[in-house]
Amino acid sequence: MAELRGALIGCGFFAVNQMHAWRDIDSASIVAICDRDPERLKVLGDQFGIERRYTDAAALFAGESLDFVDIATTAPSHRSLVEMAAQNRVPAICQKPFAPTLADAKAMVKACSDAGVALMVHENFRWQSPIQAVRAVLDSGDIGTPFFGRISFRSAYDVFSGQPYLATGKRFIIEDLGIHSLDIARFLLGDVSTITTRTARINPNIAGEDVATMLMDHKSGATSVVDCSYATKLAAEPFPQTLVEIDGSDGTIRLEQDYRLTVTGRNGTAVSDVSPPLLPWASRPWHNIQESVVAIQKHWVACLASKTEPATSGADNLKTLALVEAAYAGAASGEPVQLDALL
Ligand code: NAD
Ligand code: 89Y
Repeated sequence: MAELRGALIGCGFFAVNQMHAWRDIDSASIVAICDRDPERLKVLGDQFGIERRYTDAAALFAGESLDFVDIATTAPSHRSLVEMAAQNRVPAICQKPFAPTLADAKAMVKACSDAGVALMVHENFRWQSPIQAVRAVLDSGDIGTPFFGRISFRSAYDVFSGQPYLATGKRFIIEDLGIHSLDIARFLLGDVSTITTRTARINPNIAGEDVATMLMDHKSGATSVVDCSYATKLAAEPFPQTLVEIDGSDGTIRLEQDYRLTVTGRNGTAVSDVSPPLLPWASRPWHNIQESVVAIQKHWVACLASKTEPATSGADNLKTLALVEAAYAGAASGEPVQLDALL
């Protein structure tokens, strides 16, 4: 297969990981980059040796012949950039959160579908190797049919120094981090019919909620609790680990801190270390996330080659984004929210 020619839009904090990951993938490369901030464009361009640089996305699409575009900007620009990709018939990856509203996200999915171009949301947490290990245990049937799950992310890591915009939005943890946990809950236990949510703001220096607790009914009959916090000071800081508990008819799965996986199933109990590898360019504690960036980008390349729909396609991600919208609506009303009414 000829090497795919990609462009990256948005040369900020997280894009560095995506650029490293593209370098790890033989069958694709980034040939051009774009950022409306010339300084950020220069820093990333110099770091990765990319000469073709644009401060305007329309000029990028006009000036390049591309097999895909990787959109690594923040949510407010996602709709216009994805629609621009669709108009130019260029398959697109879009960072999470897919869009500020579900209505925007639906329009983005429609634009790409009408144009016949692939669209994947960079929803990478389900691609973390510890989460994939949990999925593999479920697939093995060892714990039987799951009836309960807990997806938990509790930390006091300072995410605001690298991503200052997280402190200023009316919405914070559900939209930024809980969105990953909600997606993992869908990945492990299937789609959701109802969600009930409580939120709090503990840190007085930010605008949005930094604690959220969500109770979900899955269509499979399972119940899950998704809890996340950036106000939880622990003896050992677990960032950015997602901890998982699943109870099934024949056993249990526990993914605990330090990537310790305990499976109690039909054949007894097995404990294993499912730590992600530390890639040569990665740095702790981000290595878990960084490895998943390579995994999701490889998945995108494989899907383009085989013309199959990515696991976290735009259409799939509407169901995760609907959970985010429903969580905020439910936190405001105090009432459970039905998902099917939103989709
Ligand atoms: P950032 O603000 O550091 O970088 C975004 C860049 O996009 C900026 O340099 C900005 O100038 C540029 N930009 C914005 N609109 C543009 C436009 N229309 N045209 C060209 N350039 C434009 O943000 P970040 O922290 O890198 O986050 C980017 C996205 O990645 C966010 O949506 C965030 O939620 C997501 N993110 C994902 C993960 C993950 O694990 N998946 C982790 C961190 C951040
Ligand atoms: O933006 C967030 C994400 O997607 O993963 C962790 C993060 O960087 C901070 O919460």
